[in-house]
Amino acid sequence: MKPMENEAIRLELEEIDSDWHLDGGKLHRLFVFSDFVEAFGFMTQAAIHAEKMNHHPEWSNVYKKVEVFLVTHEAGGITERDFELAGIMDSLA
Ligand code: HBI
Repeated sequence: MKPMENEAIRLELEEIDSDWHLDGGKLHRLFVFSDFVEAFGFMTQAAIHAEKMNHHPEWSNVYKKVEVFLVTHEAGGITERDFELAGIMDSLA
């Protein structure tokens, strides 16, 4: 799998029209929920999708915030799989 070109990443970011942005060569988004239960529920659902896709987020949780970074390590950059998981997370949030 080949990483996406910067221009392709820029266009895709424009298209998905949510808070994802580029940070250190990874897709980054901070999700803020109403409380810890909502945040952890989101992580539980996202984890099931991630495991099915065999594509796993780098993420952390503090109370009601979930910070996510997506990159495809084996491609050495961002791929369509990262955008796919980003889209799933958007629809779960
Ligand atoms: N998740 N985000 C991400 N990126 C990867 O490259 C990746 C993964 N989950 C599993 C995975 N790669 C495996 O294919 C290999 O590490 C075997």
